[in-house]
Amino acid sequence: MIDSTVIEVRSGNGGHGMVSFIREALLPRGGPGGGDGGHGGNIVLVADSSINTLTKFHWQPHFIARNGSNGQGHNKNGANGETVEVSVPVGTEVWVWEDSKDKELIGELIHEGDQIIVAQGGRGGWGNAHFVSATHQEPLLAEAGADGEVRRIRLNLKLLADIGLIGMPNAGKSSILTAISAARPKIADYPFTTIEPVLGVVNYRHKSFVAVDIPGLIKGAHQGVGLGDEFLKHIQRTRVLVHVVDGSENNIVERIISINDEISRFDAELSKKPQILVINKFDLDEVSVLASEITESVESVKGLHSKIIFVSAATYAGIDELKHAMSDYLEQKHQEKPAFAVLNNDAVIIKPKVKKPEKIIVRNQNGSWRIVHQKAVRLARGSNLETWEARIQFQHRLEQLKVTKALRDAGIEIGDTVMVGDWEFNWD
Ligand SMILES: Nc1nc2c(ncn2[C@@H]2O[C@H](COP(=O)(O)OP(=O)(O)OP(=O)(O)O)[C@@H](O)[C@H]2O)c(=O)[nH]1
Ligand SMILES: [Mg+2]
Repeated sequence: MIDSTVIEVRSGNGGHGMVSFIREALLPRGGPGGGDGGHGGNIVLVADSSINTLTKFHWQPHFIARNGSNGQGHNKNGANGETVEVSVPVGTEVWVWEDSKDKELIGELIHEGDQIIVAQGGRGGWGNAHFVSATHQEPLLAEAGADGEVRRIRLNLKLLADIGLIGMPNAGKSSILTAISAARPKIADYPFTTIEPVLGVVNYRHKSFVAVDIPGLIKGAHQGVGLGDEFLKHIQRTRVLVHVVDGSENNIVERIISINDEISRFDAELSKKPQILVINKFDLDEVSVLASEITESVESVKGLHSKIIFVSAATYAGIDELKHAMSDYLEQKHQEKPAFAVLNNDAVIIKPKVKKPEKIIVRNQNGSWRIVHQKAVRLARGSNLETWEARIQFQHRLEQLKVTKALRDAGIEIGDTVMVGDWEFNWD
């Protein structure tokens, strides 16, 4: 079973650099002191083993990081926007989602603590202190911050079950999975209705986890009778077992022993997993009337860490208590684990690929020229180019950035209009 969802991520814009001068008593302009803008916040996905499904993203599909602040006078740089960390289950694949389909695999979060930067914050713009040169001691230029990114990405998770439902045929395992999740396995009053494992996502309060319903186990299952060994493999990776018993049967104790015997012969580790012993069909009189006798008789055969819960998959009696117990047991299991985030040295950080340099520097739009070069545009957006001094400095930068050459090579003529950001010039 696959869990999948599309989310939208938006990283922060970079703050603008500032034009400012430090004024001292004897110097009218005591040197440039415009601080740099802060970088915009990134959006980072982080693999977290305490999350098992993508359910939470159905309620919160948007993530936005803050912008960097603008630079200030006296060489004060703007603050960076904080990185927004989004926890996702270990095993999540991350795709770029465009035009309602997968465009490209960004990566997969395999280990606890792995990270993928899915939207990179825009760089902060430089303040005027960066633009001092031999010819321009009083730089009037500053850069605007770069824009952040907006992306839609698809998260894709192959579900691994946290909870394994085991029991004899007809005990009501599939009925219980139906009661606790949105899964709809086949249910019928004959044995071996379920012929292959079925997964369901269980939502309980703010948690969600995955349960697997396997076909009924019979004597010899551990050796492959009724394909039992195939199905037992599916519960080896679960953390908690829910052992379902039909409460209306008259040899409940033998049935419990027989199932526990099969699982321990298959793999001794399975007997060490915490078990919730579920006595099903509580709606039937023969179960509800005899509840205390049943409890007494199974007390001695229930596993070491077992809890006994009466439920009815028909009336949903006890179902909430069962979900609560599942969530509780999983929580305990999780706490037993070492803090991987600290211990794991294998964690990988996937960064976005470096974008190719732009090919087009100049573009002819009905007789006028537009500069699309990123650096030049940011410089124009961040500076006040109304004064001739600032324009001279800007033109000087255009030369350094090889924009002027590109214009000449493309055949620009004196008197032509050149546009960059919101500014317009005549070529002279
Ligand atoms: N009265 C009553 N009947 C139930 C309850 N739960 C399940 N049943 C019935 O018991 C029968 C078996 O239910 P399933 O959920 O298919 O049992 P299963 O354990 O998945 O069976 P297999 O897949 O064959 O191993 C069906 O006829 C269900 O309607 C219950 O709480 N009360
Ligand atoms: Mg079934």
